[in-house]
Amino acid sequence: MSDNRGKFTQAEILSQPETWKETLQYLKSDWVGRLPNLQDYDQIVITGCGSTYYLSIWAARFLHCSTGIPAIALPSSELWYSGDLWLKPFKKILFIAISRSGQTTETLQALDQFLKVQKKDALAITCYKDSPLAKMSPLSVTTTAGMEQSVAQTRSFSNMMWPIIFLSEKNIPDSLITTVRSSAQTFLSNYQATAREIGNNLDIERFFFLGNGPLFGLSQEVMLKMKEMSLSYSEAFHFLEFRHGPMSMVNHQSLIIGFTNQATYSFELPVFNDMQKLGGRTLAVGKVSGKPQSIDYLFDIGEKVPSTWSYPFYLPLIQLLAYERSMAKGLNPDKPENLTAVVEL
Ligand code: F1P
Repeated sequence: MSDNRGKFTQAEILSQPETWKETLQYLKSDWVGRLPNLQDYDQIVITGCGSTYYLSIWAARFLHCSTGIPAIALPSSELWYSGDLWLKPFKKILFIAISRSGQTTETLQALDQFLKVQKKDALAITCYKDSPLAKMSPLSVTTTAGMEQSVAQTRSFSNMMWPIIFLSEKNIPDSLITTVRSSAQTFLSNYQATAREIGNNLDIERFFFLGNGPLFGLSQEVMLKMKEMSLSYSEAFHFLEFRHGPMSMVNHQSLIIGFTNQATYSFELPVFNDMQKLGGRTLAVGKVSGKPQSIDYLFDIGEKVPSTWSYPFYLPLIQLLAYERSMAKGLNPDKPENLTAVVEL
């Protein structure tokens, strides 16, 4: 009998370079000069659920770092039942609601709460342009190239990141679109076999994902992917925080996956080294050149993509690793245990 397990997930993960080009072209053709100017606001409040809450955590830190405007991420549920605590009328807030489906009850309710306070300063990011969220929001960016069949978010997530980067950068040169697509194809083909090898190594029992600054939100997202797709022990921490207790769980069956970059590498390399001494294996992802002894595996994003535009690159190979592990365990990553694509209450 043919094994149809995971066929959507694998195709959707591997399609990301092409879909990224489509989304960047959509933003360039439809949205230049139309998105809110972040400098007009006192605060940015970003919200979502599950994966899109983690996307919000990445987005809040990214926008705060890149624009200096205070930004906070909240689960949609908190804005639903206590929005008055967060949405103060005296602050000029830009509200960003993120939802792959555009149907999640908590996120619809959160936007509704906001629109009662401030009628127009809301932006929705979703993959489905006919969704209730897209229709409800004054502005809706619809990254339809991210639409997917699989329950676990993969290309939907990375495609919904581009509008956030675009909000900060405001312009997308044609050369950048070409570079993003070609660099992503090269990155995936360079390391796909290694991701498969690690995913098929069932001696690994514990996964720890580490990231600083905006990369922490992405560490949380891949932590969730590993859980959803492969039902594995999986945790996420701020990079150096890992030493302050959680590293007690590192053993010879552990893999520590660190999202790093040139700016923080000198602080983070010693963490890899310490975890190797505890028996853990280490995998570094980022724009880092050279693989020192303390890194067992390196996924080097390379130098061609500017740092600001490199954040989506951190995801596909780890999504692929989770997919391979799920398949090796006889599971179906297209249909994770206990989950549905949308939670409607
Ligand atoms: C939110 C979400 C996903 C999760 C699962 C159930 O969906 O919680 O993050 O992985 O698919 O739904 P959405 O609001 O982003 O459509």
